Amino acid sequence: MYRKPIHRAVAYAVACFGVVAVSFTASPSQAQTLAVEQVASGLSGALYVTSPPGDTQRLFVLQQNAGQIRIIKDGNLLTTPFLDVRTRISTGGERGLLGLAFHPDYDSNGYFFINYTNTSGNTVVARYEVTADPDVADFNSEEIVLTVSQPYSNHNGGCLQFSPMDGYLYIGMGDGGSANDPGNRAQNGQELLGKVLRINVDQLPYTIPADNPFINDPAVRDEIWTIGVRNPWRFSFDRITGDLYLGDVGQGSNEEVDFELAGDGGRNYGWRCMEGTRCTGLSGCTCNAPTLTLPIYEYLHSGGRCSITGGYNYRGQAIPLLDNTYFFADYCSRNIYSFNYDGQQVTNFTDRTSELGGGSISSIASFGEDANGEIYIVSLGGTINKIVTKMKLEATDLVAGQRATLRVTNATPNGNVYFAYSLAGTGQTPIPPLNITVALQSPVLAGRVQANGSGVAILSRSVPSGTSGQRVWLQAGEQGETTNVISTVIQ
Ligand SMILES: [Ca+2]
Ligand SMILES: [Ca+2]
Repeated sequence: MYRKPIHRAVAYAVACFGVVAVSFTASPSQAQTLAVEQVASGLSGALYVTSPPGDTQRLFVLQQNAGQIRIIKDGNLLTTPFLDVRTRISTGGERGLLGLAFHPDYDSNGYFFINYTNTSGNTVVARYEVTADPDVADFNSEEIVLTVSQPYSNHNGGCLQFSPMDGYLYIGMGDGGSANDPGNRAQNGQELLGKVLRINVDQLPYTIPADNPFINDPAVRDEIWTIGVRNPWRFSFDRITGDLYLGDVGQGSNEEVDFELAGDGGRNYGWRCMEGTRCTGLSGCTCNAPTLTLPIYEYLHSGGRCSITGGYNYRGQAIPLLDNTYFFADYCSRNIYSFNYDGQQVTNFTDRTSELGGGSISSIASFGEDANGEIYIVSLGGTINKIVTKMKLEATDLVAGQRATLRVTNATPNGNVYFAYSLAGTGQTPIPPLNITVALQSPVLAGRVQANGSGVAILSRSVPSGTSGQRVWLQAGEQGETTNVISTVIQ
């Protein structure tokens, strides 16, 4: 693809696109259609997916009632489970194996943490260790971190996340269950139920971080990070900023997304006197008191919706135009949504359902993020689907002095496909004649190819010698549509 010297290639690009980034004041459509790509199926009760930090080869999938952690390695589901704790858990409804988080130093210490309901139905957070085989954990390595009694079978929370900013373990605890928090536990500072906890698990027994928000408040236990959540089923950290997004499941009316800036603990999210922005009339706190934090977004139980599944703020590499876009879903209606949040207001709220499976993904239990920051949708029905662009770019390895092949699929049949590259990284470059925004900085046109009748376009180019070690970003586009971005280093 480096057939021409760079400066001539730039001139070629400008001539062909007729544009350069700086010459634009208009802001044409950034439309980029998303799709899902199924990466695994048959994982009955799939509940969550994640990867160890920096591990771009493997996805680890939780199976709620099977009590197993399974590995998808380079796209293949391994037969042997990473871990099987079926004998230690209770199952059914909201019980089972509910959370998994790898220690930030997993690569060196081999520690990971799971959250499950034990055979008595109580919440257990436990530490495990990997064996000498990186694809198998040690069942006998269990060290219990924390046990919390559960008065009812539902609202067990179960989400575990390490903050990318402070390295502490955050634990989502539901209010204990039943309905309307009958014990008023979420507002009771002596109860760990109805809270998000934050503890230091670098060594066990765990310790309390010195700057936990209630450490000087005798009325509130020191493990507590936030108060007043009902069932913080899934929450996540923005891997860049450390900001927290939390989907708190409502009672019968309001589903909510809560948000806090990195490190901004000590909040009270209002349950049980508030369900989203609604005053429940229940005691325990004062509705709309200034000490309560309202959600940044909520929706009602219309259109068959019943329960929010909190997701992730996209920080991946493949779809730069999605940067800082938060995805979440409703468990019952199968709707998948996204929005942008700038710390002040929610914008660009979008119903993504038709793009992301068209409602075919049932019982969305979680979203997950791989080591590259790409987002997956996890269905209890047993599928793992990756969020991708509908029009897809793939590339062979780029080797200096050898030919490389770029391949686009799902282009418009017989349409013109433009292949671009950048040596400057990602950016936003509008190309008005094509009504697209290329997600590259200073893109250079490598070639134009007419797609075949199946929407496949292939470009073959020689990579110039002497470019070994150089990073290059690749993207393709057509009228009104663009592909993913590939970032790769020339070999
Ligand atoms: Ca305290
Ligand atoms: Ca709330």
